[in-house]
Formats: sequence, structure tokens, C-alpha cells
Amino acid sequence: KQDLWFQVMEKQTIAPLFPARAFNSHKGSFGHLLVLAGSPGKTGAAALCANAAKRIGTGLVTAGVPEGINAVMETLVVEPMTVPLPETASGTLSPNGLDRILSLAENRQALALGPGLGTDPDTRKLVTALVETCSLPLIMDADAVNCLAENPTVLKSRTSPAVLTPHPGEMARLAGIYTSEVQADRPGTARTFAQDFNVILVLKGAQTLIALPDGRLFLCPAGNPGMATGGMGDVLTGMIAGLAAQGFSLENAALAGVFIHGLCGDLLADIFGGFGFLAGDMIRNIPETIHRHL
Ligand code: NPW
Ligand code: AMP
Ligand code: MG
Repeated sequence: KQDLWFQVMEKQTIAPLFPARAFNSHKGSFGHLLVLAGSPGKTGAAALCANAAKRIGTGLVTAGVPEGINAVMETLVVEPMTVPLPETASGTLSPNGLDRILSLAENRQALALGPGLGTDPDTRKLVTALVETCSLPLIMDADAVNCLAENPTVLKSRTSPAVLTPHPGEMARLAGIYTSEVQADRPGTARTFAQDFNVILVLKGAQTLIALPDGRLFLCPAGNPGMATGGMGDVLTGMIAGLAAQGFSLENAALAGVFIHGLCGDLLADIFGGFGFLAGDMIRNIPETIHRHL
């Protein structure tokens, strides 16, 4: 009966989204992603996100992080570039950096916002301002979703597309309900939010759902409980955002990102067994997953 509600994703619809690259293509052909993420104690989330974007083929990635963690960030990532940005008293990104961020965004193709960002009241103001003013395709996860929960109606002011990737706890904060209520009706919760706020809503967890603003709903059959470990969501954000930066529509970026993320997890479960693989292991396996298993 539930098949009436959603379409189960298949390899055959995702694989054709990855055509062979033109022989004379260069890094500028595959987009430049801006990542805004990280805070003291959660620099790892920013690094996972930026590195995942590189591993899914993005030409260039720049991570804007609070200035106090920039030196740490530079030791965690090699291929992504970093930009130190103004920070709040608690060391999270400050709205004082808004103009700098908007000028950085001018030459980028997508913005990933949220992994490890923190929810300082001033950072919430920055998130709201970016939702209102940044016209890049926007991928919001983790603390960006938590910051937005205060006033999700700001999403309706956007003219360019956005994807939100909450886990059930974040979805509950966003919708103002309990996590148990989200889980009791995952298709209904995801679809209602996507339609009401005109966004692509990725509701994570076993059998991740992707709800489109027009009411269509997709279920990802890939993935396994070995992925229930910190950092996995930060990797997914980098993957979706990296595809968007390369020119995938946000809808295709969300569908392909979720599906390949699940396939990566299944490949690692084959190699390692049911648990103990890490978000960083997922990142290393992205190219092989696309090459051999998609
Ligand atoms: P419960 O316990 O069931 O009521 P939080 P976070 C629920 C960063 N990270 N099914 C569950 O609630 C992130 O990017 C940094 C059902 C759970 O206790 C964020 O910015 C890392 N319920 C920040 O930390 C690595 C589910 O949500 C609660 C569920 C906080 O993110 C780690 C947890 O959610 C992390 O990624 C499911 N499938 N999934 C780093 N190395 O820098 C979640 N819940 O309180 O939002 O905390 O997700 O850890
Ligand atoms: P986060 O909670 O933000 O770190 O995200 C966790 C990621 O791992 C999401 O993409 C989830 O869909 C995935 N994940 C976690 N647990 C499972 C599971 N039991 N089955 C499939 N995927 C999972
Ligand atoms: Mg997360």
C-alpha cells in the first residue's frame, strides 16, 4: 500500500546522471562549492563535508570557517581551500561576516551550510540572513536546520532552490513536533514540509526519503545501520552540495547524493562487516562506488 506513496530509487535512474567527462575539461568545468560550517569542537564536521565534496568530483571547494578554528581546519583538509571568517564570542560564525560571505558566494555555484555550525543566537541571525539573501543553490543541514527551526517561514522568501537534510531529531525541531511523531509518519512529514515551504526535504535515517516541492516522494533502499555513526550526515551534505556545484539540478543532486551515500555504506558493510567503518572511510570510497557499483 505504501508504494502508492513513494517511488523506490533504482541504480538505472541515477547512473545516467554521470556522463563521461569531456577530454578537455578542467577544474573550472566542475564547479566551485562554498561550505560554511564548523565551530570549536566541531571542526571535523566542516572537514568531512568539504572533503566529501571533493571526492564526488567538485572542481574547487572553499570552506569558510570561524577564524579561531581556521588553523585546525587547514591541517584537516588538503584539497579544499579555507577562509577564516568573523566569529561570535562563542567562536561560531558571526553575522558580521555576511558581506564577506556574499562576496565569496559571487563566484561559487552552490552553498553548503550547517555541519558543526552551532546554534549561537548570532549565528542563527547569519543563517536567516543567508537564506534571505544568498541566491546560490543552498544545501542546509544539521545546525543550519536547527537555526532555521526558529523561523522556517523565511524559506518562502527564496527564489532559488534549497534542500534541507534533517535527521529525524532535526526534522522534529523544524516541524515543532516530537521525533516519535516524525518517525510515525515519515512520508507525510517530509512531503508536507517540502510542499508547504517549497524546498527539497531529505528526511534521513533508515530508508531515507526525498520529498520534492511538487509532492513527489522517493525512497532510498540503499544504506545500513553501520552508517549510524557521527559524521555520516556531514559527508552526505558535502556529496549533495558537491553535485549541485558541478551543475546537477538540486533535485538530481539530492537524489544522486542520497543514493550514492547509501551505496557507499553498503560497500563498506561488505568490506568491514556491519559496523566500525567511519564517515572518513565513506569519503575515500565515493569514487569507487560510483565507478564500480552504480
Ligand atoms: P533521540 O535521542 O532519539 O531523542 P542532535 P547531532 C535524534 C555535528 N557533528 N532516528 C536522536 O534523538 C553536526 O553536524 C559534528 C531517530 C538523537 O539523540 C551538528 O552540527 C561532528 N532519531 C552537531 O554536531 C560529528 C534520530 O537526534 C538526536 C535519528 C549536532 O548533531 C558528529 C541527535 O541529534 C556530528 O555530525 C534517527 N535516524 N538520528 C564532528 N566530528 O565535528 C538522530 N535522531 O542533537 O541534532 O545532534 O546529530 O550529533
Ligand atoms: P546524521 O545523523 O546527520 O549524521 O546522518 C546520518 C546518515 O547516516 C544519514 O544519511 C542516514 O540516513 C544514515 N543512516 C544512519 N542510520 C542508518 C540506518 N540504520 N540505515 C540507513 N542509513 C542510515
Ligand atoms: Mg548530522
